[in-house]
Amino acid sequence: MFRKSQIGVEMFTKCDTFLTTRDRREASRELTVRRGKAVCSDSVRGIMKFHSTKFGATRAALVVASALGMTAGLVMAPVGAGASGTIPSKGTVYIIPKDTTNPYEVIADNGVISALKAYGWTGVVDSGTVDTAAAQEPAIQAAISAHAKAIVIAANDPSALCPLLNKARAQGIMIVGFDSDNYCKDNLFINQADTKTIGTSEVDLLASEIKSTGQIAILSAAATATNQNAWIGYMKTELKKYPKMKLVSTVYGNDDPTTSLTVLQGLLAKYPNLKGIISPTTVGISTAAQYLYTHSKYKNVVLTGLGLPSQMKAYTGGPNVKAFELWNPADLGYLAGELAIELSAGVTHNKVGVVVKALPKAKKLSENSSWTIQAAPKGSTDPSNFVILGAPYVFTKANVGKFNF
Ligand code: RAM
Repeated sequence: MFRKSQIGVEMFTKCDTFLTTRDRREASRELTVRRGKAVCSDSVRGIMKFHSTKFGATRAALVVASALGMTAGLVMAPVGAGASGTIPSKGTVYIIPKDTTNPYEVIADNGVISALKAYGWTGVVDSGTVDTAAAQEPAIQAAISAHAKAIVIAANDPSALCPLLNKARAQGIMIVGFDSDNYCKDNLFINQADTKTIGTSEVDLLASEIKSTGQIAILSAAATATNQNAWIGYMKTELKKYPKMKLVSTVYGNDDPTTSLTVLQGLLAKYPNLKGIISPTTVGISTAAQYLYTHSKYKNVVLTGLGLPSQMKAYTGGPNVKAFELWNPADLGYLAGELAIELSAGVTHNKVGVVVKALPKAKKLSENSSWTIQAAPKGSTDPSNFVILGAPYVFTKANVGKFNF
């Protein structure tokens, strides 16, 4: 039963008859209630959207639009596939990359900003210079203080940021994960490509280059990075198909070129018979490519993974690098920016099965033009709903020069 003391029942005075019990429960979780104000009045700092059966729609949905002092009253907007709601003429979105120095993250952040700009919105890039959750916390705090409409974040740790991200969410800030997911409340993850495909295809690429035989190692990013760890999980499963390929070590360069080089050198010293390295990070693979290429004693060590074509061009087709993979990080950011707008404007909702369409003013992305929100796969440790940007792309000597990122 809906109890007065729980959520400030007076908020619902005018709209009560249209609300389902579930909506009231959602409200108790999501609204910062200002007692004494009716929910349908202009003074409420949130927008209620509902589709009651009384109005011929299916269910009620409640969306806290923003804590920015929006004075809109009740907004009636269709919910669901491709629905067009009203997008405010301005809004601020905090973009929190893993760190502010990684060139990959910079490209992705600029992608977010360019989507926001198309709508007159502002993107604030804020993070630390090292890939730790602690270094990202001040940026989340800043987003809360600034009453941002959304946070677009590449998490350095899946769970450590949840107390703060959940706090932001409770204040009406939409949480959009991109690049590296977080496991926090209501997060929608914009996945660059299917997680399993990324992991398994890197192993298959390496296997095809080393005749499925020999010692291999992984040069990863931060040990807590959600994305790398998820890919590595699938790599390990895929390796079971190749009994003669032995994973001897996984080392972590923290997406820092100096640390990546140090751990790479340690790896090469410890395993003189190493046949192959998979580096599922643009920082790791570019560091390794440069080092192996310039040290001919390592000419037989094969390298693959995820790289920026601009950074890998000089080494692709050389003794170590035949092929590697990636997607367009600018497009990833752009899609995350669009979703940040759509979710915070209530144009779309983070519900499984909803088909998200590109906004009218949006540029065409190289991959898809609509994305279905999917539920976390059964058994996955990551609980977030997600959309997938597209398929990973394989770069070789023949095509690596054609890309501008
Ligand atoms: C690095 C980062 C990023 C990852 C890319 C492939 O730049 O670790 O999170 O997605 O590599």
